[in-house]
Amino acid sequence: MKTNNQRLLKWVAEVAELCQPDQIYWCDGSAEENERLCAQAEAAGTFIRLDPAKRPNSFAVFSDPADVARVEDRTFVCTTDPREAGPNNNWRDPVEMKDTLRKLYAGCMRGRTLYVIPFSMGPIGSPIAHIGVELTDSIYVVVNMRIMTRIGAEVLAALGDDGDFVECLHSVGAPLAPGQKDVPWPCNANNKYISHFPEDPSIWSFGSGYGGNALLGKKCFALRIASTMARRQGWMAEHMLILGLTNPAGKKIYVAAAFPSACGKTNLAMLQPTLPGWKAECVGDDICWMKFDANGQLRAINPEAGFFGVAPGTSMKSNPNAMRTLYANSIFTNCALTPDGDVWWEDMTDTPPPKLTSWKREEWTPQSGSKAANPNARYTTPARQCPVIDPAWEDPAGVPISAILFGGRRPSTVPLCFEAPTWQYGTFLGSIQASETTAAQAGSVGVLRYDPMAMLPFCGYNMGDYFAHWLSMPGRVPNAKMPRVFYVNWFRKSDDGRWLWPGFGENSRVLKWIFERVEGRGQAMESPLGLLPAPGAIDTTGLDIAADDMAELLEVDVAGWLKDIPAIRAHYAKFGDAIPAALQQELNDLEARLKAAQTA
Ligand code: O2Y
Ligand code: MN
Repeated sequence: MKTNNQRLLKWVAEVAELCQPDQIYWCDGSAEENERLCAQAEAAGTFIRLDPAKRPNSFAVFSDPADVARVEDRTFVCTTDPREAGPNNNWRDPVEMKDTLRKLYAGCMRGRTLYVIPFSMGPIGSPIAHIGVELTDSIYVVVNMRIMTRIGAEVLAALGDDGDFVECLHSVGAPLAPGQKDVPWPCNANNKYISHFPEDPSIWSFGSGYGGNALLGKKCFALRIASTMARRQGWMAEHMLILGLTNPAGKKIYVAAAFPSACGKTNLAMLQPTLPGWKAECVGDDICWMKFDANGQLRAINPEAGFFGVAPGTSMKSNPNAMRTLYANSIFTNCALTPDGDVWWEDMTDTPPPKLTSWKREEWTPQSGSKAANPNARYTTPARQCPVIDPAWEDPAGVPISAILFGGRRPSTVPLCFEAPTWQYGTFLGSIQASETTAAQAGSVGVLRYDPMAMLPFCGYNMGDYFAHWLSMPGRVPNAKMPRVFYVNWFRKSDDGRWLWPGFGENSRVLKWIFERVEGRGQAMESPLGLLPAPGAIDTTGLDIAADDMAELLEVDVAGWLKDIPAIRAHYAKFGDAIPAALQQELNDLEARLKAAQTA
């Protein structure tokens, strides 16, 4: 292979010695290679080619029913000191974990090929990007990594002879005996380990072929490992979409936003504004890496090159730009198949097709009484195909971030939007971000779950230290220009259960106020929670919304917030003394302001 990087060559040789693949293949990332691998996966029965007239160069894949999602209870952070991993992670001793895993990896690639995938998280050569190398025995992983990241020869060239990279080892954990026929989705369902070693840093994944368990650039590298690198190096690795907003005068800003699951993050990333003359463009839908430039401006890249989105619920009504992105060159995992060679999932159309092949490869009709697509079915699709992709989405310098949005699904208590007057209070708001569960999630409906900065499953170290890292950011460079921080809630309901806010493209009205706040024009008034839009400051022109509803959306529910304070204290208590004193103080001050408002 065309690398002289001795560390990489040595590591590949060591892994090959341990895993015993039949052959080693270095991925060059070319279109020809991709076609060859897809054809091979098709011949093996893993990929099903969709009708090229309907969806060119696209494939359906059905996973093993025991391998359909990220496995949080099998995800580990391995540090010498357990305190480093924190109560937010499953901690294991790194020496013991590597010992366990080495035994599992021994001979695990027999009968298979070891693919070497050099990949860049972010535009190759960008000062904000970082390089990883994934070693895997799964063609599915290679083909998906080619969509989700930049892979191949160019990355090896950027790595050079002594460039640094994160070691990402993956195996489906299903060796083949001589002559043994493979299954369409090999995995080792009862032996999954998604292990992170921030001190190396490295990732060792075994047993699962699915999504974030196997595409190691995504959650494992770009969030868990990158968050630990960012802490050490003074930058931020966040679970945020990045959106460009242009006003009718042609002025543009960029915002980043962190939301827990089921809060419309992908829809916001690809928003179609309803306000005349406003434009929204997508830089990224999931992950945001931010570093200071020489002027103290935080600049962001989307470290990914594709979208790995939840298919069910995506439609021309809910997210037309996502639907248009998927027109070709996409992989559909655990979606249903139509008889004419296309894919379908729940809510894609108002009425389901009369006959389908379900994700379990069974005949399906609307009378079957089960879901045709798995609720966690996914599309993998190139970001460059998104009709509203931002022109600067691959700018190696990144885009300047003017505002950060937090939010959750809160039918009561939380106003439509408000602004933090300081970075410290903004960090506090992120640290208490919470959302109510929906029917689409596991467990009971309507339970309030705290998910600070939407990072709870993805922060690779103690969350209390992560909050301290946020607080430290303004002091990291002499002239730091920190983004303004806002909290939004698209999901308020009236007492009789009506949605108070229409959501979707109408959220552009809230974004307009945020834009104007960044410009220094938007009107705000002080409240115990922070800065609320002044009456009339949210543009409701052309929107059929009652003045009473607007007032309810923007009022401070003092009693409701006071009721939440003990739950917030319990949430903080889970992190013990790792919670920074400044945030405990912000909580005490908020409670005092609410009590004062109650008695006023
Ligand atoms: O990583 C997975 O396998 C599924 S979860 C996921 C996928 C894409 C974007 N975000 C998420 C998430 O859980 O936040
Ligand atoms: Mn995500």
